[in-house]
Amino acid sequence: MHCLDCKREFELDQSLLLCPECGGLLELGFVINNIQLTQLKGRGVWKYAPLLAGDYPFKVSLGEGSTPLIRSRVYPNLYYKFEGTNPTGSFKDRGMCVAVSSALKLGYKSVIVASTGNTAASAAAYSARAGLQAYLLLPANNVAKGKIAQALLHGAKLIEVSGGFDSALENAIQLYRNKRTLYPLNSYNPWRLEGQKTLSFEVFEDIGVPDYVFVPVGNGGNIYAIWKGFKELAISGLSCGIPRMFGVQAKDASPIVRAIENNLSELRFVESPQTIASAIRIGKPVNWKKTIKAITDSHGGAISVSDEEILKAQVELARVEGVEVEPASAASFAGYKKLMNEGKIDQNSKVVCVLTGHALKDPETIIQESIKIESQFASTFNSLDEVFKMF
Ligand code: AN7
Repeated sequence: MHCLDCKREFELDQSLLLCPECGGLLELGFVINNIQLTQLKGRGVWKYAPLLAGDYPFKVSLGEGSTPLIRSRVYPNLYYKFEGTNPTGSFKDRGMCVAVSSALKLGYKSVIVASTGNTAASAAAYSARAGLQAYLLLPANNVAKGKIAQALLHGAKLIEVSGGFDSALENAIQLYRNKRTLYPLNSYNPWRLEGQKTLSFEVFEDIGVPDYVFVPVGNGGNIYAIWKGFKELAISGLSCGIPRMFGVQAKDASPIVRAIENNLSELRFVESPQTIASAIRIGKPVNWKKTIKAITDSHGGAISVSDEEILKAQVELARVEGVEVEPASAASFAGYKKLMNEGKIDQNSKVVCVLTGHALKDPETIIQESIKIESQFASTFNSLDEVFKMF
């Protein structure tokens, strides 16, 4: 493992979460292993345990992973990897089962995480499952109701922080640097991302290596983890090539898009990020170096989409494909449509849009915003008689 800031290298050590020398972001080396995936038994994330860095004597599980890859009935060669079917309704569960198992191995009793909501819900559930106490730092008034309800239901302790997610994360990192009694579950924890890379193994087992993968980007951990998964398959000789990784951000919360478009080697943070997709209302992505590495190495790109494009994509997925996702998750599909409409993707290309979270996470936005965006379809009737008269 090595530090992306000071570049020092270290022997693989599961207790290291940030660089012990400079506090920077740690990257785990590629796990190279030529086990045929078809030889692995079981299902879900832990099926791929031999391909994960680290040692997990207690494998905490709620049946995460093995999510459906749904073929579009409209766009040729487009597939949706629907992560909303995970136990707490988002992709976070893939990493959380691994990170919480790591906390158990290291002997921790409590965990901490800053979150826009989904990480909090997932951390709360997996902590309950492991017998750990979860402390959650949430941006005040900025978390979708479903996610708060999940966290409370699982018995986590909630701390509301003013100043949005970015400030909540700064607090969580500070706390870990000063006092190491709480195990941090944010995605700067490289062991969590090991679990998230299993999405790529599942896609590969279903359809081989796609040409493009579209991923909504907030902190940028997931796009990196997915890239790492495909990269390890290729380096191990199990697959040929890797997909082009495209990150999609909301227009007023898109520091990565700005950096990629301007060829910047340093990221300029967005101070007050805004978007209806509260899960990705993030201006200071802690994993930005990893995100840019994944995008540039794979010859991918970064696209921003407006809130209107996000909501339209959410409604289209629900009405045309029958797939229900929260707004942040629809960003990947909105980004795909944008590139498709600009003629930048060949019709024959095999594309996967990662749909990161379930619609029930954020019912308020659906009722107040999403269904109004395509008003010709949004119909409620005042009486049964009104319906009978139509037929
Ligand atoms: C549905 O829960 O950051 O780029 O604290 O919930 O890996 O951060 C959520 C992120 C995409 C972005 N889609 O993933 C949190 C949090 C959904 C999300 C993302 C999130 P990253």
